[in-house]
Amino acid sequence: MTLGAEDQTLALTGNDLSTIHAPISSLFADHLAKQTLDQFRLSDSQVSHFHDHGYVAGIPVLNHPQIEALIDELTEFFQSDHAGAEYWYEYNSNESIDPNTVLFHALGAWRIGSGFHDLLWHPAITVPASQLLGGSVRFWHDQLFCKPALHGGVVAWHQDYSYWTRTEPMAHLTCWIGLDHATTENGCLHYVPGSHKWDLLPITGLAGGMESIKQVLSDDQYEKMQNPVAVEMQAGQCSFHHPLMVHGSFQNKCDRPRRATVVNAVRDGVCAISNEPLLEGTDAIPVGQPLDGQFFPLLLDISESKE
Ligand SMILES: O=C(O)CCC(=O)C(=O)O
Repeated sequence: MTLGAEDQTLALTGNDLSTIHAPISSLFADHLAKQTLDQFRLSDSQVSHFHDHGYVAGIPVLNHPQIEALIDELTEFFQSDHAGAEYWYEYNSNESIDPNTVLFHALGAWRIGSGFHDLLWHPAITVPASQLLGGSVRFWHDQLFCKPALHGGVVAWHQDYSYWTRTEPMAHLTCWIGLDHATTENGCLHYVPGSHKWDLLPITGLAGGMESIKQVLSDDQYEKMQNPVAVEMQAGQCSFHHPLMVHGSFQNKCDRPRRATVVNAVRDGVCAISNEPLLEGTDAIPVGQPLDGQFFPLLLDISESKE
């Protein structure tokens, strides 16, 4: 089914969209046409920046109608009894451990909202992902990280791969996309450049204190943590970061929300190394088998883009 431009802001249907492995609307650019794909390629210097520093930021991904379509769906997601609520892998209306702050964090929006579903195939994400991963791009999972105005909570310093060790090899990538202008004031993402070359650190919590990570750092690493880069971006821009990049974000005390969506991808061929389901409510993938099937669609096959 392809929807026309007039149908772009659909109410949630309550259907599980994870059974559909292609865009269902025309909200985003053609994900197969080679000409379209080429226009989203990162420059050599952007790719080098990623490999040298562990991230690349300020990449345009969404225009205003696309941001609005996603915010419409997000606003419905905030009501916990919305249609399709049973499809979340994880849903935390407030993951913050500080009762005075709020961090909305949820995984699985692609199964519920057509905009978040179709976003996965958006060439502005898949083409750079393929360059940075060095191969075809497979979906891992998505995330929403939203901080309300005035009392938005922190996302404590962490490396993403600490949460993903049930999959190997480490060929994972995070694409963070702002749905609002992200600034220091409203709690933008911060990176510790070069930390992608550190060893894997143990989990020290996602929504606790910003100092929690200190217990697992060497003195030298802790010193480097003192000069993080604030990733200020316009709404609709994204950053890509390495799975070992240490990142986090501070409170939002200003009068604007800071809402973001995240697409986590892997290079095709990444395997399960646990017999447990990789995500809550999904079928287990046998140990040693590559991610595939209903919950892990191939987003960009580098052997198949048409002229
Ligand atoms: O949105 C944030 O502040 C944190 C995002 C994050 O931790 C991630 O994308 O892995």
